Amino acid sequence: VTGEEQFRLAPRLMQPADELNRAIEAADHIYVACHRDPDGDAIGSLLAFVGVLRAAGKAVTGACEDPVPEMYQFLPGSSSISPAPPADEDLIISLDVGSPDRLGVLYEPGLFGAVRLVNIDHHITNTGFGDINIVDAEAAATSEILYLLFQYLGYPILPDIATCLATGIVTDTRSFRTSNTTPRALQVAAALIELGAPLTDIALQVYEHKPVAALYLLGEVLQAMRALDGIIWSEVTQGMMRRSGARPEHASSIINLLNSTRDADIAVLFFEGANGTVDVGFRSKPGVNVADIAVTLGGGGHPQASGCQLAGPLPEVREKVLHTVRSMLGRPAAAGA
Ligand SMILES: [Mn+2]
Repeated sequence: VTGEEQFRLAPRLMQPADELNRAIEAADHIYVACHRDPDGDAIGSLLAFVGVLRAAGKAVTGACEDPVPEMYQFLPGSSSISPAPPADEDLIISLDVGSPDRLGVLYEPGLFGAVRLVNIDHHITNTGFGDINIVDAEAAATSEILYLLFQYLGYPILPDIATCLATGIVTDTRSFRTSNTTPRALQVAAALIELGAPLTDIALQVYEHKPVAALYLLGEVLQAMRALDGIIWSEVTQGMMRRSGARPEHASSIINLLNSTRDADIAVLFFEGANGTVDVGFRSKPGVNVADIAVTLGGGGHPQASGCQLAGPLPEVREKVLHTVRSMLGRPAAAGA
């Protein structure tokens, strides 16, 4: 195929895209939601879709269980996001969500079962839970799919929308470094910059605008780090959060730093939640699939970035997860580890 042909919505997604278009036209009030503990792609795709629907004159509610992280509050429309489950809306659009539990408190099976549900996502573990499914695991980001979808459906992409979508692609590719950074992802990013997305400013806001508390937290997490048999891991405890004054969003990027050593091909970070649950994040080098590991533990994600949530306490979760990782990768623990 030529470059031109790659740079559009996958043909198999055109029929569900047409169906989505009809559902939007028929809807009076649309509910758009992204996953809990949102990243740049979740927030970027959410704000972009809300913005596009508003510009088309639709009544829209944008929702996420957690507040928009400080690092994404520069995005246009970020103050309008609600933590409330759907109420009187007659169409639900779920973004960047592999399975409904990732919606957290927003997911109310009764409410979700009563109206049309649209599932737009790029996780390879996506369960196809929508009435309309627009899932493309080859996309680097849900934001990439939305650009192609808006182009296909003829929605104008104004500079504010382009900024939100570009942020989703920059963050989900970790600045165009992950294996899903395809020519198409780069073409979409280039198109978004041409449409007015300020790439340098996005990078500054996302990567170089942390409070110093985030660096104090990083210091503690690196102190707690361990590495053995190609596996590196560490943890973020509630005590570390208190002492550093950092916020949960500052913990989520640390796992990428753990994954930066050549001495490990899998990185694991345990985050002790205030409610006693433990969020486990996985990263890996190309060739090591952590999506399978996360699915085994009840979670999901991408081949090189995934996660799951388990009931605490943290030391027991750590034992269970490291045991699962070792047995799935065929790396029995060394004596005394
Ligand atoms: Mn994503």
